Formats: sequence, structure tokens, C-alpha cells
Amino acid sequence: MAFGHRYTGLIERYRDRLPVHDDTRIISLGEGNTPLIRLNNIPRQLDHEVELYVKFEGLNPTGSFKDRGMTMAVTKALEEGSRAIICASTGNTSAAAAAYAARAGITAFVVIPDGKIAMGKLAQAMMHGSVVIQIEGNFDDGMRLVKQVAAEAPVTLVNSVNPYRLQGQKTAAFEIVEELGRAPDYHCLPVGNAGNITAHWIGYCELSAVSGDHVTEACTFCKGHCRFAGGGVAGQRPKMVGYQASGSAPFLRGAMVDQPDTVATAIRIGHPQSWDVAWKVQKESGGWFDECTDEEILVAQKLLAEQEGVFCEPASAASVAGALRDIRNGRIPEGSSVVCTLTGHGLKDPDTAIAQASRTPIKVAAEIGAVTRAILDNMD
Ligand code: AN7
Repeated sequence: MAFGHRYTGLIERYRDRLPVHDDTRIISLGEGNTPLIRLNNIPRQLDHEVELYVKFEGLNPTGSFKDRGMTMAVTKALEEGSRAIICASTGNTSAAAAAYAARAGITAFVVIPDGKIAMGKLAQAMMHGSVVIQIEGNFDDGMRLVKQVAAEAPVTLVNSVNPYRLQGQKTAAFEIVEELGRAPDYHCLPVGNAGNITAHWIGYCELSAVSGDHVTEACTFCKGHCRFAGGGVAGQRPKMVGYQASGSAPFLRGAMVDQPDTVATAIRIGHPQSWDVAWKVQKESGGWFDECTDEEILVAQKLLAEQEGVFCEPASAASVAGALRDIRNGRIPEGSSVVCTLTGHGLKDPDTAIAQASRTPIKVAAEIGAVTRAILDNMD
């Protein structure tokens, strides 16, 4: 990058492919431009040769991929004259909504399930000054309620049913193709509402399109907002693979789940908002949905933290848990390039991390003999 060039977020970066005007006031916190990290230690232990990357979306300004969508949603809400936004959330959407509303100088109302939200996310929503409404119900109840509110009150709904959200989130696919010089063979993501897997597919489709027209059924979900830029590798798109937590896996059950449950609270969602379009993504891309148990998710989270130095939240680890299983069983063939999206940072949920860490702190006296002993006892 040239001297004097300041990265100012993904709308500026991809302005020609996003629905903004020259005079649009852009609300940004410098989101996007996240690292694509090639895993070294984990693949070495596999019998199968693969090129495995993680796109670490936990390094966005509020610690999750939601910032990509929120910069667009809040920018457009402001442009349309809105003074307040609202969302239901399992935590990360509320953190992003709260931060971008603060930046824009408008009010955020966030509706969250009482108790089932990770501590870091609650801290963010509170600290950014949003109005936090805890309901005695789950995310799906909250979603139903905020849709009703937004239909009546002068507040803009910023859940992923807002088409600008997916427009922002599609830019993650642009970054990946730019870095790899091509689309990966497989792109694996955790799935809750299935907005993000859809957004990525829109991004890949835009890049692979040779002409300026909607080429896929899924893309019609952009509701006319996307601009096909082409310029990518024509026709080359990944197979999209979505992993759900077993206790919250409507795409595996083939029907909505009324009492979703999982340690991965971010994806504790039983009634996905992007249900129909996500099935189209799966069919068009030739990918699949699968599920991971809570245990598999936590094992993968710990593996990434201990062996690669990458700390993601439990929901994010579902992508790697599932990918590793599908690499081992050959569903993802040898020689493939695979990108797993790590959707959120591990610091979001310190309680789950501390509860399962391999080593607990060793308490000793503040004295050299005791400290030395602790070190010698724990040398590998
Ligand atoms: C870390 O914050 O739905 O399939 O309300 O926080 O696009 O829903 C969060 C979702 C994956 C699932 N990983 O993405 C919310 C919310 C993390 C998440 C997902 C979420 P979608």
C-alpha cells in the first residue's frame, strides 16, 4: 500500500460494487480487510493434503463479521433519514448495531434473549449506549417482535433481512478472491440465519459474472442492489458448505426448530431468516449442510487456539470442526483449497473459554522458589 493511504473501510474500498452514491455520508469504523490465515499445524496432522485457510472475521472493529453488514445498513438508514435502528440478536448483531449507531449519532434498540448471550457482547451493547431490551424468549421470538415494531414505528430494522446487510457482507468474498487470485474450491461457514453464507455466494457470483446481469437465483435476493462488476475468474465459484450446531440445526432437520439449544449461543437460531435463499445457495453451488455437536465445536475452538494461535468464539469454530471432518472422510477431496470463516472473536465469550481451557492458572506464593517450581513442573 502506498504511503499516505489510510484504509477507511469496505464501502470506500468497494464503492463501485455497493449501492452508495458519491455524496452518501459513510458510517465506517474501518471494517473489512481481515486476514486470511493459512493453517499450518492442524493440516500437518491430517492424512489428507489440503490448502486450509481461515478468514478471521473476529478482527473486525466490534469483533465479528456483522460489521461488514452494519456499515452498509447504518449508512443507508442515515441516508434515508432514519434516526433509530432496531435488531434482534444472539449478541454480535447487537454489538455491531450499537457501535455503528454510536458512530452515526443515532439510537440503537437491541432485543436479546435473556441470559443466553455471551458476556463480551452484552458489554459492547451496553457500553456503546444502546437501549438493551432483554426478552424472556429466544432469538426467534425477538426476531418476530422487531419485525412487528419496525413495520409500525420509525425505526430501521438492521437484521440481515435488510438487503444492505448482505451487500456489505459479500465483500468478504471479494477479499478472499483478491488474495488467493481465485475462488477457493470450498467455503465453509457456520450457519444461523444463513445470511452470511448467502452474502458470500452473492459476492462470489458477482466476481464470476462475465456480463452485467443477475446470473443466479440467489442473487435476486440482492433486490436489485448489487452491481455486477465482473473481472473475476469467469464461472469459478466455490462449493458453499454450511455447518450448524446439532441442537439448532433446522437445515439438517428440514424444518424449523422451536427450542434451539447449543453452547454456541451466536447460532442458537431455530427459524432462519434466509431459509429459502440458503437452500438455493446450497443447490447452485453444489455444496451441503451438515451439523456439529457442541463437543466437536469446542474441540475445534481449542485446537485453533492452542495449535494455531487463533482465538475464535464457539460458533465460528463450527466451520473448522465440520471442515476437518469432511476433509478426513473425503467429502472434501485431497488437493482442495478450503476457506473457513471464523465469524467472531474468542474474547466475545470468555466464560465458555475459561470453562474449557486445558490449563488452569497455577496459584503460588509470590516467591522465587514457588514460581521456579511451577515452571519446572510444567516444562514439556
Ligand atoms: C459468530 O448476532 O444472528 O448464518 O443476532 O454471531 O448469517 O446468521 C449472529 C450470527 C455465525 C451466523 N457466527 O450467521 C446475531 C446473529 C457468529 C454469529 C453466525 C452468527 P448467519
